[in-house]
Amino acid sequence: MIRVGAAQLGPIARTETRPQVVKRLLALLREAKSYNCQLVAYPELALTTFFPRWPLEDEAELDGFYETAMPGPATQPLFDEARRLGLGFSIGFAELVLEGNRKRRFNTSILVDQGGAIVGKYRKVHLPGHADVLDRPGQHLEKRFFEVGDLGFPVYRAFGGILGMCICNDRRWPETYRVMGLQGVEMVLLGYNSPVGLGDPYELDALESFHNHLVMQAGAYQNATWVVGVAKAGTEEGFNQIGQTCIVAPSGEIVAQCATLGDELIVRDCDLDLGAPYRADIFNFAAHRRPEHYRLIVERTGAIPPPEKKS
Ligand code: CDT
Repeated sequence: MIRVGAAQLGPIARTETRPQVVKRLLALLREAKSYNCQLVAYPELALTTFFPRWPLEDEAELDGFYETAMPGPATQPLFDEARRLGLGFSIGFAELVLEGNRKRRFNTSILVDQGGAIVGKYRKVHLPGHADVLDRPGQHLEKRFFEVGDLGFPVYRAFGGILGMCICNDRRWPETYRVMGLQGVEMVLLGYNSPVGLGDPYELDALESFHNHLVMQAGAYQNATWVVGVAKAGTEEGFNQIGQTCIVAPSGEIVAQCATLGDELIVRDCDLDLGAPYRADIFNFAAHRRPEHYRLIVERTGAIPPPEKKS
């Protein structure tokens, strides 16, 4: 049993400093402690505004959105307080790795145990959006500002269970959950920044909230795992981001959900054994999966329809 707090964040302004953001994270952490949580999950890019919405040209300004060390001077208080309270946490941030003269940039999430040690790291694999600046106000330049993650989808024995992480757009891809499911994952922690109004047809934007839950509920059920989906929500620098932070049980049911678009904590006792009946029967992978018929999944990226029959 893990008592989890999903710590949704409201908008973070471009000018908000790390210490200001960490203060908000600490308030949620302490609230989680008051409910005797063991683990707190924060969103994707939880230390800054969602900067890939701007075509940032100034490298120094861009670098300012990334962490070169974790913990660094600004995030050390979060690690210290979490350890003092005996709370673990997961958190998303932009990671800058210096390899000689080469700068590598990742959209990263870490898992920190109750003793303050980093026990897991994940780098976002499914980067949405585009690398080139589009002729419209709402950019989504993750492909410009991040490399594809190079760590796969690892899972970790922590908090008495098997935990994995993924980030935002990853949640829309069944492969994300399945690769972790094949490692026996019992809880997936995922943060997201999901904008609406960037230029998609209104019909798609109107369904964004439905799709958000659809993919997490399906991923949870089909892999008999808990999914903790945590939003950075609200109107951030004039751009709207959905909320709907939720905790999904291995049944696929949402068992807790945020009601606001601001900083808000939801808490749930998550019995990791709830997935066991599914794993033993309908989703007994060893008994029922047929990987010999799934080869296209790893051999092909885009869809290639069969040739049309000549009449
Ligand atoms: N952060 C992130 O991955 N957001 C995407 C929206 C991309 S819109 C081009 C998401 O899947 O929610």
